[in-house]
Amino acid sequence: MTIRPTLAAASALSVTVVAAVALLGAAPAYATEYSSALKVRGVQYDAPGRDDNRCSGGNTAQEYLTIKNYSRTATVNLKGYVVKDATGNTFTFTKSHSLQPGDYVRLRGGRGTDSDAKNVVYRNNCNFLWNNAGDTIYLYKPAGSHADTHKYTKSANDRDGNGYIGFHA
Ligand SMILES: [Ca+2]
Ligand SMILES: [Ca+2]
Repeated sequence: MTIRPTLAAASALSVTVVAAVALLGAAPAYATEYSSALKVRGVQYDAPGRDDNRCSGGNTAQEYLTIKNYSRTATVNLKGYVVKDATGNTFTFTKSHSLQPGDYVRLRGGRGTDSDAKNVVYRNNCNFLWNNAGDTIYLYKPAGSHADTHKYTKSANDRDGNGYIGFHA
């Protein structure tokens, strides 16, 4: 009488272990996955050319973060979302900007005209935000919980050396 429950328990345990191992194997080591429609698709952390943070004639706008709505059904308003780097520099999306399913926005440095149609928001800050050697990108929901986090280094994550790293397809 005791054999059946023991086998059933062992079988259930092995299924659980296999599932856990499969999940661990699928996740990239640097990624932390949160339940969020908005994720960081990628970062052009090193603007092409020599870094020049002058507001006029500089290239800060060529440094950008792409945030994409990965939900198949939900439209998400960027208003209230917050982006932070490793040292605590912060940008808050203060205006309404709808991201339909599959839609994205590029958060660029420098000054410019925000445009929903052109998928762009400017930080209105001509200093570079994402360190070229390495940094951590934090995306927070309006209520303050984590949406997405990615730590990168130039040497480990940008194998083709073009200054861009993709995190989510
Ligand atoms: Ca940079
Ligand atoms: Ca690259």
